[in-house]
Amino acid sequence: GFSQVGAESGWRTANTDSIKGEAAKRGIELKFADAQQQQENQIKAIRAFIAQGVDVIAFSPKVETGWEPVLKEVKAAGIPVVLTDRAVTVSDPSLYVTFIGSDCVEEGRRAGAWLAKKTGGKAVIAELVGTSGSSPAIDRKKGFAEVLAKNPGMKIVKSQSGDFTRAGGKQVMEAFLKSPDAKQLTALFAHNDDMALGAIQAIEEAGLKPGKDIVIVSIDGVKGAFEAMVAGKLNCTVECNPQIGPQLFDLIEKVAAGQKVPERVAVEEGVFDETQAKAELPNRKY
Ligand code: GZL
Repeated sequence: GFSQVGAESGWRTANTDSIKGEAAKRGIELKFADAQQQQENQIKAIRAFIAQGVDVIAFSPKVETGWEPVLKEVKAAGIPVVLTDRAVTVSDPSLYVTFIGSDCVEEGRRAGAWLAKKTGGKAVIAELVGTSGSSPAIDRKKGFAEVLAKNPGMKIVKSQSGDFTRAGGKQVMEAFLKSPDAKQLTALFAHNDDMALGAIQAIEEAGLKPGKDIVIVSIDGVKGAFEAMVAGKLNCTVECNPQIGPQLFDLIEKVAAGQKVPERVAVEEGVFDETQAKAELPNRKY
């Protein structure tokens, strides 16, 4: 049984495609539940998986907290849990067997380091934060802040959640640009490409040039980000690889067979900026 966060971004739909595709390739019966970004739907789906007596439960938790009760029910039912993509905060680490996903703190560091290099360490930054309470939003903010702590000429003057969606990014950026001190902005850090693409629309509608008047760095590495970089409207995207289907099912098959697996499985990913976008775009698979 797999409980997915939703279909909020290009990254998420690519992640779902990878999971469904790999299960089909391996002939594994996959019960897939899309929670439409509601934690209570994920909890309901996990309870249904227990009732159906699945072999393994895997899920990407929308937010870090609120999982203890249902994970205790899963443990009591003797069903192993594999966490993917996002992390949970629980007092009992035995409530899940392993976590496969990106290091989002490192992704935040890479975004900050690239912006520091691009701006010579001088930037007045707006921040579009991911889904409140989600581990990627918390961790990306943390990693980016580590770089700012070493670059006193860079500061975040506006920060608000756009919930990882294009619409959210556009709405919040419109509000940022309407504020009286908007003229000071020289850079945007978006926690994902979908919010950056929405913000690019808002920046253009405000008569400014995205990628020039406001330098933009975001995270995910979806095709739309590469197309925006080729168009000169986005400057850098830090890759967050959604295509974890093969690694995930390797883990699930081992867990189902009662074999030992590592507690933490990392995902390989890089950084791509405007100088590489044209050459890399044809290689992008999501
Ligand atoms: C990151 C993942 C995030 C993506 C967003 O691991 O959880 O959720 O960065 C997605 O695009 O909505």
